[in-house]
Amino acid sequence: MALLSLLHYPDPRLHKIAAPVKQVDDSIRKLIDDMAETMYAAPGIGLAATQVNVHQRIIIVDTSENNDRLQVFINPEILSSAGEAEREEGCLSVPGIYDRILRPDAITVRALDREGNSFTLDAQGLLATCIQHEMDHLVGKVFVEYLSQLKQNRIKTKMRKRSRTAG
Ligand code: K1U
Ligand code: ZN
Repeated sequence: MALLSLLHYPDPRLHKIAAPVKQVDDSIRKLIDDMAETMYAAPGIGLAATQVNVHQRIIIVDTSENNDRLQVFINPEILSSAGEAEREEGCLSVPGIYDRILRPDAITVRALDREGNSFTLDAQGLLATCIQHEMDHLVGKVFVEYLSQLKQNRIKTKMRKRSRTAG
């Protein structure tokens, strides 16, 4: 397994649209293993392939207490959503920035697993929030884009300053 480099906001590559995975093969499974190592090392509770500069529709999520329930979604689609909940979100591509975002509280998602089998999952609470956050990455949307223009500008300035001082 290998640790992958994360793209950091406002990198324009975070706005690319990911393509559907045509075939779930060993190269996709190797990418998923590397994404999982990268997510757990960060640490984070989710990761989209977009964030490691791979523009294919793959996300992983683990919201368990002990980091022992990795969930893989290839070509995920939201079939339905219900309710509303505002939760604090963070993003490994926007380190140190957290804010409350309003989203549907419950979703039904269909995807392929790491063997290429289709499954449907009903998710709610933090898991639903996390899946939606990761699916946004696949269409080039970063959670800060739900915030006011003023907040987005402040975050961009902060991130650009930070990347200059980090070399
Ligand atoms: O960058 C990402 O997409 C991952 C992101 C996922 C997420 C977090 C919170 C709400 C929605 C989506 C993160 O994992 S940020 C880090 C984080 O939240 C966390 C890290 C360690 C333990 C618990 C949470
Ligand atoms: Zn994110």
